Amino acid sequence: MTETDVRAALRAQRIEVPSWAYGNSGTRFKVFAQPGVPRNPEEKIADAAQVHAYTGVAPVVSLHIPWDRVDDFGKLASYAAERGVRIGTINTNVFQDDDYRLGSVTNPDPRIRRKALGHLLECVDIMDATGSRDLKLWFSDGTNYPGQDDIRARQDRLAEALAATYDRLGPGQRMLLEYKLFEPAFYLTDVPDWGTAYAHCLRLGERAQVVIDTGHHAPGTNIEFIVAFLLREGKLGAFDFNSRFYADDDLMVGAADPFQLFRIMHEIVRADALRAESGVNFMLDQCHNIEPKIPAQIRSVMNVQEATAKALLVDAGALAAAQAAGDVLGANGVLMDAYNTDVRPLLAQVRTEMGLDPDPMAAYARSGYAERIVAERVGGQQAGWGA
Ligand code: RM4
Ligand code: MN
Repeated sequence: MTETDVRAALRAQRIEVPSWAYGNSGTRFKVFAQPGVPRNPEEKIADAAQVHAYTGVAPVVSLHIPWDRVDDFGKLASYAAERGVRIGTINTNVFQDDDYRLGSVTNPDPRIRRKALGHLLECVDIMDATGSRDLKLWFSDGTNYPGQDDIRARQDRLAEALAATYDRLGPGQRMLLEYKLFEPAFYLTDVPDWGTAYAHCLRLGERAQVVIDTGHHAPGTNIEFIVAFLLREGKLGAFDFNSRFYADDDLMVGAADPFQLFRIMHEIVRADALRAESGVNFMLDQCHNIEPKIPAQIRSVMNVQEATAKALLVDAGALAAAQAAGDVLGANGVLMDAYNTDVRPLLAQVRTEMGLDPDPMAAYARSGYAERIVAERVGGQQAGWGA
């Protein structure tokens, strides 16, 4: 790839940011509230628009329902458009109601299953109003003790709810199924891994695809293998990017293991899946518990851009030749040469070409927006992980 092509690919890259990253978050031990945090979905969108204003590659915001429930989603979509962004993925939430103690769509009680399904279907109505393409499903469903419930019956109930939701999708809409190894369930999780998600999606049809949340695996899992496999099968719908040291830490993507992020992006580039037409949605799913939220999102977008730039710089011809020749060290060297390139000057140039400040972090800090929201957002209820 020529340097001109690399720069064009970086200009065209798109990253979707999560509305909940701008609200307060924390651990089960403590939520440290931050001044200036949004009090409603509009203010979250306004903050997200800042990330796009300084990076130029993050024009889409995911919503979480019911956290971002409003009376008029069409109006919310227009509000976003006025700020230069649009509403993207609709995230369902069937994990915070008391009824879901024993599960949502897999609950042994048919009344609760119906209620959970009702929420999923309502989220498709919201997609119709916002013009969203993707419905993202993550289920906290599982059990804590062996024998607590029937594993197979729970899979049947899950399949039934997924099929009903899939049938409700309009043309051009997709269903993205996310998996997670454990937590909040500690013995069995109903969608614990990519294989389970993939098998369900395969049965459902073309518009059901898998989401890889990079924080949802056992330590040591080779995530780029999963990426390569799903891409090859046409079943990779999206990423939830974040990074982790231990479990589902939801830290900034590229912070814990930038090399892993590079390896993932190498598979993306290898499959020519960076282009919007590939259908892979590159989303962030993060929480900024102790750091300021808007700059943390800007930094995260930049981290993805840096990993992408390095992946684009891999000399594909030299790599293929070394692999074909069985040149183990040569092939590894080609990859490491790209990884070890300082791509920050290249990205600064890309930003200048886009009419942006070459240093998004400094430009945002200078803008005075952070001080303004602290001064203006006084009173009201700060947003967090609650409806
Ligand atoms: C889950 C999962 C979902 C996200 C929620 C907030 O762990 O990663 O994607 O919507 O957290
Ligand atoms: Mn996620």
